[in-house]
Amino acid sequence: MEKTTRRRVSILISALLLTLTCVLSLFAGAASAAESFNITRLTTDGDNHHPQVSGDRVVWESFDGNDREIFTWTPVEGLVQLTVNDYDDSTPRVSDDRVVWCGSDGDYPDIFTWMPTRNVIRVTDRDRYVSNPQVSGDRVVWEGIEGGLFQIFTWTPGEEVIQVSESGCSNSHATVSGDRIVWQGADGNDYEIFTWTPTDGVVQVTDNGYQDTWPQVSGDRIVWKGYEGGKWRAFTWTPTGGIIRLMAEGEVEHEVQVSGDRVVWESFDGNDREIFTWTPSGGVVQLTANDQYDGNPQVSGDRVVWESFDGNDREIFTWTPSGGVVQLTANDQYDGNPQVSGHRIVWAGNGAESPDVFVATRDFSDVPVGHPYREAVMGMADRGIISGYTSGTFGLDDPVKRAQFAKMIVGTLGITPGTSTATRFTDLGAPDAKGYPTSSCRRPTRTTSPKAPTSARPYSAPGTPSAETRW
Ligand SMILES: [Ca+2]
Ligand SMILES: [Ca+2]
Ligand SMILES: [Ca+2]
Ligand SMILES: [Ca+2]
Repeated sequence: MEKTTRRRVSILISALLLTLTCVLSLFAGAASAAESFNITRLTTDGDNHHPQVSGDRVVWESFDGNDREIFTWTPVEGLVQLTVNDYDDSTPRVSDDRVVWCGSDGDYPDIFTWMPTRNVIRVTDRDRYVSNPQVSGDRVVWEGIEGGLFQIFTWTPGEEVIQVSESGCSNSHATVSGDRIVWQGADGNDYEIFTWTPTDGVVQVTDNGYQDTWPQVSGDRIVWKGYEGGKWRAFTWTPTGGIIRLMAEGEVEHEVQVSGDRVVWESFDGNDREIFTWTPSGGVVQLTANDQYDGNPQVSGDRVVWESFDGNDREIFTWTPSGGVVQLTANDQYDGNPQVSGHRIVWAGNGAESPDVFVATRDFSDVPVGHPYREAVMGMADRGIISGYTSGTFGLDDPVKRAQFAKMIVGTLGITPGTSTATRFTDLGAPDAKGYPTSSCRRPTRTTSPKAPTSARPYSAPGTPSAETRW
């Protein structure tokens, strides 16, 4: 694209992106209908375990009778087998299009990675044990034995492998978000939480007399469970906010999870377990209140998923602030350990046969199967170009607003939303810190032009002739 044209497109996109949050917030206020989901079974053969999802991509491991292999699926590419060999490949993780896993190709396992445009790359080639591969963007993290103790290592394409944890104590349970790595390390008395970034190096988050374990991280927010006062409690930390204990009552089970500013956990209430969520603005909200086991919650954005024992076996549930609770499965097989990314939820369902991988994608309730435009609408949804209203509808007959048109342009061009930007348009409201404005299409600053248009008119149709705008 010619430079000036590209700049003009950038201006258009930047302006309209800012409006999108406003438009969506209007729709979020509308009466909410129950969300509906399409459920697809991805596998029929083998023992399939530990599905993970990031964006459109699902990964899992499958035992084919001899050893385990890694598989991936997207709605556009379908199913692809990533490994074909005679040794174990296991514990895959995925971030966007990058997949990582452990391959036991010798006396000790090694770390491997794959992307759609490249073949499999070997990250490590060691004669010592490695485990627990994790990935965020291009950053791969794992644990490996060094000097008789577990240490935390990281690698990004084109860089050497580096050890981020400090030798002398044992470190484990590493995970990563962006460039921030977290783990738990034994300080000689108990476990503490540590974090590392390329700019700050290692920072010790906790320093106390009880166990702090199972950290998770999203952006700069770290969560974990700490055995404070004889009970497991949920904690969070940010570089600016310090440590906050999230719960006053109950005892947290399993790992605490986080996505953005939303934290989820399961808690024993004296009878059984319930699901809780916390945000800085909303505080603690209890999502379930029943007499059955609710557990293994995960979160992506504002969507929470978990499994619940219905008296016979386990079923999958999801919740959003606008859509409420939706039960995804109702069958006589064990459905457990769900994972979530955006509008996609994956889990392994184990019935009379061996476990298989299932994926639920939020459907549009007003574009049913057989509708003449369904293929086109769902094709755009599969590619992340459209996502519909928070009510779960597509709005087939709704006129397209300028803001929505901008969202579709951004989705088609594959531009990743940033965190904030500035605008000269006065009818957009305050930019949302988590909205669509992106540094990659930030409008050049032009404060000197007296004729610079100041209205994006987000609620007009995109083709509306306008004297005050150039698009
Ligand atoms: Ca294999
Ligand atoms: Ca501690
Ligand atoms: Ca319960
Ligand atoms: Ca079930």
